[in-house]
Amino acid sequence: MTDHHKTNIMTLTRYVLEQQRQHPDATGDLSIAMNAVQVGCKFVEACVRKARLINLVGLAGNTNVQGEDQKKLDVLSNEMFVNALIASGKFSFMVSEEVDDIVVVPEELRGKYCITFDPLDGSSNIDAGVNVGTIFGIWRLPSGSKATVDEILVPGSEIIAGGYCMYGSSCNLVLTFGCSRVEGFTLDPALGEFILTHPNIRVPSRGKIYSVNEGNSLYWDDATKAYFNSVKFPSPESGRKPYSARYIGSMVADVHRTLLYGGVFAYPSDRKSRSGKLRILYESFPMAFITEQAGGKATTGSQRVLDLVPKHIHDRCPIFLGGVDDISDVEAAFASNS
Ligand code: AHM
Ligand code: MG
Repeated sequence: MTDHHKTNIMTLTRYVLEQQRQHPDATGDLSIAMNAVQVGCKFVEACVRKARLINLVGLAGNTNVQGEDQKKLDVLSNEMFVNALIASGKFSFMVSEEVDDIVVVPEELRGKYCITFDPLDGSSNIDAGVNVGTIFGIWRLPSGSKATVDEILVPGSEIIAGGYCMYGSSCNLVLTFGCSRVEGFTLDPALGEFILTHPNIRVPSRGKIYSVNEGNSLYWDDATKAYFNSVKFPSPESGRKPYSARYIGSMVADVHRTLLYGGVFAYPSDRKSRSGKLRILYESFPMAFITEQAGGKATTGSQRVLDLVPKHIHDRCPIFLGGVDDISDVEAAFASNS
């Protein structure tokens, strides 16, 4: 039988159900919760593709395709996720990049989880057809949860599931429930199903790529400068070649490449942005969790990202993530330059 006619395929839904079966005490709540996330991602994928077409050929009825439509796409994605997540009945409240406060679910629809998400990260890239994505983390709430904000201001290590969906040349959903497994799925547009295409993603311990906005280097601190100089101008004794630079400016795409090819992705702190740019709860924590589960590391430079505790839901943190050997070099640069 050729691959083309494969009849036993691992869809995301089947994968989640199989995971559930492996945990005899599981209630199935997380599977239902994940289904809502999946629907949200499929909706955003369809909207992003349509938006690209509208931007390219100016489909009738969409006059204001520059600023306005783009904003609408952010808002639309957020609304779709919020509605699907509420309807699942598995969440008590949520944190979205698009909403200032937590979104509290009506009492009769509350469940035992909280979800943090960025519905459309990198949306400033859409006009150029560059990849954008959704990032999410799922958290189990304490028993007797009152759906209050303090219940999510907890260390990143308490996250129970993390993932992202990249809307690119193909639509890829990468997911982990911990247990040192990270799986990558690709949307089959004909079936409308995510199919397991990248089982057990492992970050190479050392890569050959660095990924950072070098336009900020004037403002970098000494440790950050020292680290990036070390990959661009390796010492002769190290026997290494200079790393290649790759920076898309869309976190999901830059992290996806880092997971598959290795190297370092960073959004460090600098003199202008003391905490970097990326948001702890729905950007740094899920990506740090995925990276660690794929065998890599994520640090602020001086601290493991998953040990941070945010004070506010939209707090930011500096982040360097990638293979263990690469990130150990980052930590060494910070230790000797602090
Ligand atoms: P956004 O949430 O406003 O889209 O910003 C987050 C994005 C990330 O995807 C990306 O890593 C970063 O901003 C790039 O920022 P910069 O343009 O400063 O390099
Ligand atoms: Mg974002």
